[in-house]
Amino acid sequence: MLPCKLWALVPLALLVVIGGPPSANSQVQPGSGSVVNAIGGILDPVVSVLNPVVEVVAGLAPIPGALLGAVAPYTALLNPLLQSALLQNNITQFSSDIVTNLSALVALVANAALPVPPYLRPDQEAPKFGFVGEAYNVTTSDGYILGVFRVRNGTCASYRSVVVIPPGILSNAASFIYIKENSLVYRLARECNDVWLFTFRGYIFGRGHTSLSDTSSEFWDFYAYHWGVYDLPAQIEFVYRKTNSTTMRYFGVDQSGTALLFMNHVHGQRYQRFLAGTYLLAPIGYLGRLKSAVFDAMSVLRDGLTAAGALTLHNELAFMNPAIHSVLYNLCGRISPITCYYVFQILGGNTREINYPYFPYAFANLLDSTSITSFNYFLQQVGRIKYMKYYDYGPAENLRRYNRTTPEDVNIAATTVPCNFYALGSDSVTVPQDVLDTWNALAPSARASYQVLEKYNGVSPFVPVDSEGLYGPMIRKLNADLARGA
Ligand SMILES: *[C@@H]1O[C@H](CO)[C@@H](O)[C@H](O)[C@H]1NC(C)=O
Ligand SMILES: *[C@@H]1O[C@H](CO)[C@@H](O)[C@H](O)[C@H]1NC(C)=O
Ligand SMILES: *[C@@H]1O[C@H](CO)[C@@H](O)[C@H](O)[C@H]1NC(C)=O
Ligand SMILES: *[C@@H]1O[C@H](CO)[C@@H](O)[C@H](O)[C@H]1NC(C)=O
Ligand SMILES: *[C@@H]1O[C@H](CO)[C@@H](O)[C@H](O)[C@H]1NC(C)=O
Ligand SMILES: CC(=O)N[C@H]1CO[C@H](CO)[C@@H](O)[C@@H]1O
Repeated sequence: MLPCKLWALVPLALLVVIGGPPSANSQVQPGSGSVVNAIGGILDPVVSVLNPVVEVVAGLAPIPGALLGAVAPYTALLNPLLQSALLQNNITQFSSDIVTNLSALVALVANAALPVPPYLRPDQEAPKFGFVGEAYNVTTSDGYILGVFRVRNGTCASYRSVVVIPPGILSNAASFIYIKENSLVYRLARECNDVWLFTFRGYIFGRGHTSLSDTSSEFWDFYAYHWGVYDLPAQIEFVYRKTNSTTMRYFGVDQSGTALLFMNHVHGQRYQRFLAGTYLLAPIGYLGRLKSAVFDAMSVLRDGLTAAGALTLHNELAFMNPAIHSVLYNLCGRISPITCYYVFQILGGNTREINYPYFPYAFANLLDSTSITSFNYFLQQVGRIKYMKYYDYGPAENLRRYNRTTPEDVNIAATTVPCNFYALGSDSVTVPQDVLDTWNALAPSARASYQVLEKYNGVSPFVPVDSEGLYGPMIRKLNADLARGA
């Protein structure tokens, strides 16, 4: 599981905790004033000799990653019948309940020593920056209860556009408020756009269900298909009922693209007729060329991930498990944000565009849980060029779910709404060539613009240092589109 992979990197990362990224990040965040923070503060500037070492490691990581990625399609290990059994909730629910209960106990103890702050709620954060915040719950047709948040500038006489923003990978509705004033959400709201933040099932504002518990394996039996086919439609309709807008602007990162492609593949024009344009950072359609060493290693071991997740955590990739969240918050948000800065470089690509002084704020909501299946869905694409299909459960389970032994292709050309894609040039996960291939597979009417933003990786969208270089192009394109009535 990813937590284990992260921990495997911690010895290396701890070595460099005393260093620091050269010259990045002058804005220093007021810390919590705790003792550990003070220690980190003392150690950070002492020795920076190890920086070059880490930068070289991060720079070389894509090479072994690419090699691993090439073998990933051939590493299915589990017997398909065993895989089907694991995905259902029999023996595995019992072992998962035990782990859930034990980790709740561990978290209770950990939290007494090093308390984790409450989650950031966009409706409660917005007023701190002068905006009006609202919160709603929307229930999908299959029973998931999703938090929808609205952020507006209360002094605007009217709104120029209605913007909807679904969450990114392992993130949530707070994805785009982490760098405070200069965050994408506040920049859009400041200029009189009516901003709506969405939730996908499984993330912290989407763990409610009309009948399932979030500790059951049935609850976590989903992936990007369900976000696109159930979660987006319910929330887009909700925003339509609130605003009457049929010209919404869809902003987002990585899996927001995946969900959009699934929505349009299944529903055609039914919901994309509410959208007038999309502005997407590193959207994931194809993911075949992924060359992040860690994600490629996980992709080789994806069946192990499935088994471990099913046996211990009801198919949840459980970053929000209270014990794991406590470790992550304390390491990345309190003890050593710099360590996590390096981990993110090694995970996502060599860049200085990760604004780690904001980690004490952002890690209240990071990393968020998702389902093992949603993660494995992306891992299944690794090493397969121009491959975007439904989830491959193995022949037996495919037959049960799809009435066919192999999964269906996703028709990317079903997306006709104008799309502006911004590939991130330093990303080793969603690499520019995959983004370009996806863009080229869209319907002709959808190919509005494609651009590469060189210095950013896939973590940068949430915490950039140069936020103008990242959000500026999208916002200028929105303004140009609004000006010419497109
Ligand atoms: C697991 O239990 C469900 C009912 O909860 C049942 O439908 C299914 O066949 C069982 N699966 C296996 C592999 O025994
Ligand atoms: C709201 O918009 C007005 C101008 O329409 C601007 O002066 C004000 O600063 C904005 N408020 C915030 C919180 O950005
Ligand atoms: C939404 O539902 C959750 C439970 O799923 C609840 O905790 C929360 O308060 C609700 N929010 C609103 C705005 O009703
Ligand atoms: C939406 O349109 C309906 C019918 O034209 C109108 O009654 C309603 O007030 C409008 N709602 C908003 C939020 O503008
Ligand atoms: C499953 O597929 C077969 C052959 O493609 C078809 O004859 C049958 O009607 C399908 N069953 C269902 C339940 O859709
Ligand atoms: C004491 C305790 O926390 N029991 C919980 C163990 O796990 C099951 C399923 O997750 C819960 O329903 C119990 O409340």
